[in-house]
Amino acid sequence: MQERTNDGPPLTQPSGQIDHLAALYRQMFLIRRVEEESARAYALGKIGGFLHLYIGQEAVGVGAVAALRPDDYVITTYRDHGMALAKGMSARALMAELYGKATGCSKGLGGSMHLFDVEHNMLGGYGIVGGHIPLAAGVAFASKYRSDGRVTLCFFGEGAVSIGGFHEGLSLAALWKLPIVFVCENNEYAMGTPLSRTMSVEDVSMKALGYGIDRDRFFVDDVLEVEKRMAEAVSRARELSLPTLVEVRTYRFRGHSMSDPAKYRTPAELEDHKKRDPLTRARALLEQNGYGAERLAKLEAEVEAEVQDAVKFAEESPEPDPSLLAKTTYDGPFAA
Ligand SMILES: Cc1ncc(C[n+]2csc(CCOP(=O)(O)OP(=O)(O)O)c2C)c(N)n1
Repeated sequence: MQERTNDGPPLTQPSGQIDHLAALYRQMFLIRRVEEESARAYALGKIGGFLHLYIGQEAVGVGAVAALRPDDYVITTYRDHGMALAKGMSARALMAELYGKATGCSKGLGGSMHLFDVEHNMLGGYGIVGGHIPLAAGVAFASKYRSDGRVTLCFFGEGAVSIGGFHEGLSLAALWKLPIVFVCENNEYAMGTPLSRTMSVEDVSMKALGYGIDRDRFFVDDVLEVEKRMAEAVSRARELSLPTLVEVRTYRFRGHSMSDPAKYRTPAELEDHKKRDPLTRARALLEQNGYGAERLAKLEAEVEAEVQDAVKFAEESPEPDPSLLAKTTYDGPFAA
């Protein structure tokens, strides 16, 4: 395992930066609390299907989306709750979708793995590992073709890197010089399989060399560091229309999905990673820079209210009308 090379920024920040950090912390805290509540609802049988939590990885999505413009695109895997909230989806629309209710972002028909939000340019939530990477290249191709100045951010896990779609996507993005950033969230395990058992090299970002594109690689401890590093890749995409492969080293604190007891790792390993929780770090940074205990408590109380409101909204929302079944099954994708 590579030694950590970045320890994040110094614990003193200019004041404008502190308000910005507070906004990022708010987003990360919202994601964590929404997911903790969704796990609770899942255990009670109120949410069905799969549920893959992003807890532990929040700084990746929040930091990366902070480097984007609102009209830029995001496309990701089934581990998509954090990305959807960071991109601007409401907690209500997300929670209702997890509950399979008609008020959800996908009318309750997609569920956890298929969060989609046209208004915020959140292009989903995909269940097939690596399957969305060529789609992402297609989205970036459309932006280049239309000269709309938008950047596409494509997220995937390290388990996707040995899949054909990864190589097809990178190959075409490199050949056609597409405005895209490929972000590999290396959380060390693909379900229960460590990277060392599926890849001959430990450094995922090296895959960029074969396609002649730029690369970056860093540990995710600090959300501001993520934003800064991602901004460089986003600017390369926007200004020069060149793709980048960024490997962010992160860790998920929960199992692969709700049904995974995560027996492939030791409690000590997990505890060690929890000590570097980016949420704890962001909170400490805010406290040390005079953000104030009262403001922090207010921010967290607001998030708590937002989460409880989302749960209530999901609980009270109606189920999708059964008449949708025939339409969405037999009449094509736009019938609903
Ligand atoms: C093509 C394909 N093969 C297998 C699966 C089953 N599967 C779902 S998630 C997963 C692990 C993916 O791990 P990784 O890409 O590292 O992402 P992470 O879940 O860690 O975020 C597998 C094998 C699948 N969904 N699609």
